[in-house]
Amino acid sequence: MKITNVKVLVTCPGRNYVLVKIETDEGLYGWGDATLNGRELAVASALEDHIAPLLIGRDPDRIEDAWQMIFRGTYWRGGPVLMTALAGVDLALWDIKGKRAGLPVYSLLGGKTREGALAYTHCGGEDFHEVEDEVRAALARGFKNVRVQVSIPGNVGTYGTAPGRSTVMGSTRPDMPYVEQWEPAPYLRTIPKMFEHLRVALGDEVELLHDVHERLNPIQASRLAQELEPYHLFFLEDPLRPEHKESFRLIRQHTTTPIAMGELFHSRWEAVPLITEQLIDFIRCDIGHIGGLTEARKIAVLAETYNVQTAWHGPGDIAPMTHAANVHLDISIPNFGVQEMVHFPEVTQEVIFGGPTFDNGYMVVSDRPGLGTDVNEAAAAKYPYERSYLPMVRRFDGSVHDW
Ligand code: KDG
Ligand code: MG
Repeated sequence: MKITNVKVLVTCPGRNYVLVKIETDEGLYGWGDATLNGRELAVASALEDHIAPLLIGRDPDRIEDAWQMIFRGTYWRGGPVLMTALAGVDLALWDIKGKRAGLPVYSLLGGKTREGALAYTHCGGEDFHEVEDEVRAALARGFKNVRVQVSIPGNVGTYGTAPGRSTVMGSTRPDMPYVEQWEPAPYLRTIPKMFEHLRVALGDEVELLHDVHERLNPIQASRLAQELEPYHLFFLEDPLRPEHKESFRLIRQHTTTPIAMGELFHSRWEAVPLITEQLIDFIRCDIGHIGGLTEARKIAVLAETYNVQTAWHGPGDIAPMTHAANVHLDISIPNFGVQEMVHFPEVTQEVIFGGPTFDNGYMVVSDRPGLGTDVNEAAAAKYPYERSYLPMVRRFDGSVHDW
């Protein structure tokens, strides 16, 4: 079998996605996802102009060799754009391999270790009562694990709560970044109070998570993790930027709150020190930005060795192929922890279908050969790319902060 074509489809069914179709001379094809929010066209160009020509005529069965060729065979390697492009190719090749074998990808990865992947959903609100209501609704839908985020008084637009449009800073144009306002002091005062409210209102059984979104410095993160200890979080996510791995030692010295980290990693070697020093409890790389399943399963093995569990990133701005890859890996490894999930809107499912489904607290994939996902190309053509950006953050004094 030979690869005859690599097609890159940029489509906006609700939001932008970059999809990769690898076609073969035997009629089999595979779909991958190469979406990098806010930099979609950079990845599409990397694929079309630089990577696709290398793949034509190659045997799609040789995934590891293709991976090594794209990553290691080029002098300039790595970074979010190239690793997202590589993930798109990698997922499409695993999809073809599964279809060729007549087996779902989880079977190729060693077979099921569990029936479904424990899932968590997002709950956010303007105040503690709104968050509480959201959590109650999620529990009623079958969730056992929920991520909780609340608006910070005095700040404009808080990550994880209903999006607004800043009128005090930045532009209100929808094709330009929305600018949030954020200050660490009110955030640090508010979050422990939210957890206190939720534990009193909801009891101890529900598993609560929180995403710091890499906004704190080491001593702030250590203080927050320590103050959250009485509320027994399932995990505290991404407390620091990925540049500051040594600072995780400070957090560890101060708290037993479990720590999850890694959605911004685009290299296995970023994860290595956190895993081997056991500075985190959950590794949550994005399979779509770390180079695909081929790389994620190696990271999972490394994590297993050091008693670290997985919690692969599963937001709405990666396509259902990556969500499918998440669950195929989740249900075939021994050290799976939890899976972030989203419900894709109908307009997205009209274009990309066959992704994982939610069943009473767990994500499941079908037994269809490959990843199980497919694309309606005619429907995709109805939704052309629309320029958009992730939001930005500025402090009250106007200076740029990490979003
Ligand atoms: O592109 C950025 C988003 O995927 C990210 O902000 C979502 O932090 C996120 C999460 O935990 O889902
Ligand atoms: Mg996150």
